[in-house]
Amino acid sequence: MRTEEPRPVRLRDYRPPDWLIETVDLDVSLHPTATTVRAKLKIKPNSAGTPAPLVLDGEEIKLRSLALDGEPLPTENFVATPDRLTIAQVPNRPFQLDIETVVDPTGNTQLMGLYRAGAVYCTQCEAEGFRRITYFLDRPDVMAVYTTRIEADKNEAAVLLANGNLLAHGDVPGTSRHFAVWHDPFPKPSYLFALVGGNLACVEDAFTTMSGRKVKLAIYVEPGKDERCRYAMDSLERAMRWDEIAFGREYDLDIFMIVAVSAFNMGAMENKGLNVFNDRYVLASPLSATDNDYASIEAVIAHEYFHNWTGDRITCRDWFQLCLKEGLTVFRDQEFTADQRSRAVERISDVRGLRSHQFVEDAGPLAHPVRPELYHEINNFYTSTVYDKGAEVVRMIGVLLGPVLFRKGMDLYFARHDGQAATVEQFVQCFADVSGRDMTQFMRWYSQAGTPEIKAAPHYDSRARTYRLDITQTIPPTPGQPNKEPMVIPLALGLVGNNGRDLPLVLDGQPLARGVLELTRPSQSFVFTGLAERPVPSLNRGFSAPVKLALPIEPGDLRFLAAYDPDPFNRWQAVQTLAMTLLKANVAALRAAAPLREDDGLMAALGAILKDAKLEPAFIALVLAPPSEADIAREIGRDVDPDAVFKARRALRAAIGTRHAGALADTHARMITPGPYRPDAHSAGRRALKNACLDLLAMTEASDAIARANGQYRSADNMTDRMAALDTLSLHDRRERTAALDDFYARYADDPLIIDKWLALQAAIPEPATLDRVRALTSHPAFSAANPNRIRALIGSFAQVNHTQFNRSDGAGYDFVADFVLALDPKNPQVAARLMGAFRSWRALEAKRRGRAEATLRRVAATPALSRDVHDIVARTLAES
Ligand code: 0A1
Ligand code: ZN
Repeated sequence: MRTEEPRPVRLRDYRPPDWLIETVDLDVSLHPTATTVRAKLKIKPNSAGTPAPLVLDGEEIKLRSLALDGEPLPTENFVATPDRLTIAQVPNRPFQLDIETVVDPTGNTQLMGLYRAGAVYCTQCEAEGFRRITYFLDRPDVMAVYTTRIEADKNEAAVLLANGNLLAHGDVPGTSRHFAVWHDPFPKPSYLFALVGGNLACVEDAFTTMSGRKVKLAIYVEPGKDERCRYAMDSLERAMRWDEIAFGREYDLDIFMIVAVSAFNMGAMENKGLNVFNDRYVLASPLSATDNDYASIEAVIAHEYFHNWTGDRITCRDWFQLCLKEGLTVFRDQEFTADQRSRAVERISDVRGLRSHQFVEDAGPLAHPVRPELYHEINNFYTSTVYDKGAEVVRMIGVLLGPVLFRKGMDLYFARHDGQAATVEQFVQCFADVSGRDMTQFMRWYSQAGTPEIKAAPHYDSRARTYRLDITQTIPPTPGQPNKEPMVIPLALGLVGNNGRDLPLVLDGQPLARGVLELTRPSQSFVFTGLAERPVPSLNRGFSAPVKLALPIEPGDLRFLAAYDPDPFNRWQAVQTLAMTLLKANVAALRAAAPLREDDGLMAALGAILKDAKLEPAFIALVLAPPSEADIAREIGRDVDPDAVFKARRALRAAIGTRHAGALADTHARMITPGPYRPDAHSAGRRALKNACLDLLAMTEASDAIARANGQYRSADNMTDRMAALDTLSLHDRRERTAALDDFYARYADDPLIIDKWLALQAAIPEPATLDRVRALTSHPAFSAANPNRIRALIGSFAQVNHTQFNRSDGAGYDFVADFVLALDPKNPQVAARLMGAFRSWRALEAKRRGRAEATLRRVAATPALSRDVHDIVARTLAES
């Protein structure tokens, strides 16, 4: 654990490295507790000038020997601590450093550097894990060519993998050991290094690239799980082809490998040619995985593969530029999914996620710019803001430039910066260069935190036939940023006529290019001409900008848009807006002990969409889902009572179930998917709608609906339907629930990834007994605090999904999570810090809960020897902004 004083790192302090490392020859001799690492580094000065001392990063490593240009270095000539190697005097010319270190993979509970996932040896080096393997200039702008020799006992690790292409392999004569040598010709930063050793099964395939090169594809998994990688392999091949077509990007090595491991801090990692995955994003079979699992596998496989160009070939100059690879790669994986599945459904799902996570983050104490300017612990910046808002910013460049210039800008970026460690400025400059646009003001999307708020006031003049929109933008203050400058906001819009069709958009006598208004000032007016009828405004179509929009719009107009808007996103949005208005009113009513309202217009809109056979089932399922609890709480903004939010939402769902019982039951029956299970988007959409109907029906507490769920649970021939039925049953405190939960455990006790669903579902039950249940489950044999997936399933689900129980008014939910975090922190600070993020909205709570949350946060903050990770989150969460 790191206990030194906080060390803020600042973007403005960036300096190029004094030394560069051209080649790295690693010889890693695997041993469970004492793995020897011999590193031969070819080092050279970065520029001619005064010689600088050589300071290499390290963490928890032991030095065995050190030699410079082949000569052992006298001990008085260097200082080696577990976290630094300093050589005051090195020659001011190229030289070779030979470093021998020892590390303990079994004792590595942080899962950073070289560790063991079960029996498998693997590495995780992003962001700063390579320094836990050997002393190094562990920063992304030091790019080297790696050759890796791995040696291990044949019984312990029959498979030995590293980045690049295989050069040689064989036995070590006279021993039970063997070796493999891998060479990666592409210079890369240390965070993309990887090696794996273990007894793994391999599923192979081949891919021919667009220029006709044959690439071997290999997915390594625990023996016996081979069949469960088929979908991952299929997704990989589709992603490789798509990147060729959509971005002209071809794979570059002779082999592409994926290894699934059971213990991993995050989702997956894009190490060059050797992606390491959390096994939950690789393994799937109809009986073990839901449609959502299949969709996540497809997206994560694609995401990591796309990093080969956006991340690996072009990497980041420093960690402040993280969004350069992550925002761009999320944008790319979202586009891939949109093309593979349904563009409208993908956009709505992405925006739902953005609002529930990124908007919430942006509205609280952990708000930060897409490109932060200061950090204490970089691991805490793998956030929804960097990833998801980062993707929105790239998407906006596309909206502003249009598809042709956007692609030209991307092509220029790849051509100009291939092989480099680049910055956000360099990325955006490519779009400025191809379009001739000045992107200076646009750069504020990277530097200003907070979700912009747009207010639009419409004025129709029937005599002049004009329609004027007066639009203002404001950006709320965020930590360290009290005042904001106006942004460039691309606002796609339509003006919908009485017949449900778009009217022509004529501004200043010109048709509006691509239907996009560009906001650049605090307030602006736009006058559309030639409008013989009052149009209904459809603003921010496709969610062209990640903003909050306030528009005084009649409920009648919203119902009209829900029925007719040619833009499917805004059709969905119209229903969301109606629902949000009702939900906020009912939350207030509940707190005032006043009667709840209903909204006939909303109900009618839902009924019409439910019956519309022309709509995709997956789209209808999304329309039937009201805004999330997190999103409602964020809209309310202050003095939030999570119980009232939950009750209002549940009441709305029950009202939908009652009002549309007939149509829901009919749809539930109609949306069957005959034949064997298939994970394709269409079949998945039908199941999503079927199960949304089931859940709404059960909300009424009607016994036949519960029986229907119970029947589906028992007879399901796939995990999607079984899990959906269990999810529904879990919300009703009846004996069917207990029986189904017991049955589920009995069926799947041997399969940790399935048992994660069982843990997560129980932790999410919105009832007071849940806390005791979760506490008891921490001692269940299926739970292990050493495995991040188990922790996320049980504790993460409780803290991040179960809003009423985590936010219990007695504060017991806060204390439970805090105690768990404190116990976990010395072992795995990264995962502990992530859990602590659940407190991020504490200031918006009503007074009693706010007081309890603050007391818990202060208790955590006062605990001695906190990791830098947890300390950073707690300090920022408590800070007055
Ligand atoms: N670059 C990966 C995310 C990732 C980040 C840090 C990690 O360390 C434990 C692991 C993975 C991605 O975007 O997929
Ligand atoms: Zn990524």
